[in-house]
Amino acid sequence: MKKWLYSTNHKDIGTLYFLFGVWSGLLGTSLSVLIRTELGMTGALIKNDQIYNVLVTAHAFIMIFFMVMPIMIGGFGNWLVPLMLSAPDMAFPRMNNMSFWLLPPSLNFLLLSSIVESGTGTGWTVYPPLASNIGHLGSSVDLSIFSLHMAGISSILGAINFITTCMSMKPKSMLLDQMPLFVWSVLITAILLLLSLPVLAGAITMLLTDRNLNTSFFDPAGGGDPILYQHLFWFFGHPEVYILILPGFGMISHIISHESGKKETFGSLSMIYAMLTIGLLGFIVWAHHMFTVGLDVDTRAYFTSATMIIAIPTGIKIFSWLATLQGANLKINSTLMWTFGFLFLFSMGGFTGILLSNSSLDILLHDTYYVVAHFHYVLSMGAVFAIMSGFLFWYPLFTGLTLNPTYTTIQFYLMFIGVNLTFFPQHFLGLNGMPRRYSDYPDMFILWNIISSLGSILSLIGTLMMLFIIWESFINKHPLLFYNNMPSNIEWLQLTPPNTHSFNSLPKIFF
Ligand code: HAS
Ligand code: CU
Repeated sequence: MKKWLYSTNHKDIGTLYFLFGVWSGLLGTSLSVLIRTELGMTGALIKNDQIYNVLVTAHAFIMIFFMVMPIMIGGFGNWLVPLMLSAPDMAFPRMNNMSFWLLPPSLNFLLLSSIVESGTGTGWTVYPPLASNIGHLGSSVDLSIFSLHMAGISSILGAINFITTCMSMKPKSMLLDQMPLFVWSVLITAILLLLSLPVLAGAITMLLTDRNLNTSFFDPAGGGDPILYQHLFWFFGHPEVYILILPGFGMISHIISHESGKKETFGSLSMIYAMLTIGLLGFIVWAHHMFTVGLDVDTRAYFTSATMIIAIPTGIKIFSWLATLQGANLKINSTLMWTFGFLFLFSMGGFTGILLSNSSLDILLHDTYYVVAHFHYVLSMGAVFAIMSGFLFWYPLFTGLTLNPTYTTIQFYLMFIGVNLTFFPQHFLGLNGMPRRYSDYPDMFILWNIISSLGSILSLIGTLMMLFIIWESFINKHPLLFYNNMPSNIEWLQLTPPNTHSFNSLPKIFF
């Protein structure tokens, strides 16, 4: 058997997660191009609305569970957390291997679910009664549930591993408030995962028994309640969106303090408290996804106010990053460009989130493209920009190679223009009432849809260009000596504080 198959080494496993995440990212991107092609022209292209909904569902599942989470937590987390803690490996290296290898079969079940019978066209929320036998007879939804169970087990095992590693494998002399911010971000993400995923698992298991064993948890005909499913789903679903962004926050902190030439991020202790607050508040705002189900006015007032409060710790983070950049003698490179893109566009997405948190506004905007624009600004331009920034920043550590700076700059502009062209017009579509999850629309929406679809082609070209840039770096093997503004290898990892532990276990990355 090949070594990488059974490797328990955190770097090997991190690399496997990266490869898997990139592969899934290409899958998810292909689906999004199909979606945008359908919506980029008048009339129907696919000519089957169930298939259209299957594409939308698979796109969301793949991007969330098989692209962003594996890359951020599996890839960056596995590579960097042990190094930043001077630990020899993760706490449970063999369990780490199992966490990874649960994912490829899980992805296969998901893909199977969309090619057998009529596919899972439920959206990533899998609401009953659409996801019950009445809406989806056949085995597709059961396969999707099984896929989610497996991905969930993988994440729970990973979460246990990261929590144990952070708590028990850091140097004794390193106090918790001295732990690097990226490690903190992964720790908090892991706690969120551990507390929220079992609730999703419960909900989809109840759905599974409703579908197959004649229970009626979500079926009013048997005394059940479909709204219960929505509460359970969003009790998971809202923390999940912070799971998708918190490790990105951690990476951005390291990148900004490094690129600013500063020892640490401005207010690093308050950055830790801000992440903890975001994680805690993330558990008590879930019903802002359910303002239209008939919650009473007091409940809506509560969920509106609780949601808005999240802008405070998030604002603390944004302004602390800006304060870190303040006065720095910056040498602009593509890592920094992605970071600036992140700061501005993630904030934009955050602002539209605050708008949506107003229950009275959300009743108008719920299930429109305004929501789609909101979450793509925080995900495609928040989470993905953080991933890109971190990838360019740590690529020399991962591979010993550098990327061509001219190419990465061109690639950044392609993607930056591409995603904004794709998603900014969707705000207008939403404000005009275009609903999400339909394959067609009235003619008045055609202009912004065409522009959005053109934007998605630009992003596709940008994505393919990134593959080319990585390939090119392997072929031409740019030596690290030519790297602009080369930091020392200790600075590179942004380990703080320098006097608490030794760096002997670090790999030699300059060769
Ligand atoms: Fe969200 C729906 C509200 C952050 C992801 N969100 C979604 C969905 C996804 C998602 C995937 O309340 C769709 C799920 C589905 O399939 O249906 N979201 C918020 C709020 C925040 C927020 C208040 N979301 C995220 C992040 C995500 C994410 C992060 C992933 C990475 N979101 C909602 C609501 C819905 C929603 C409603 C339901 C809509 C519906 O009808 O379905 C906050 O965490 C954002 C905080 C960040 C900022 C920016 C930086 C802060 C600064 C401080 C000053 C700002 C102030 C605010 C004082 C606010 C700079 C000023 C306000 C202005 C408007 C200017
Ligand atoms: Cu939410």
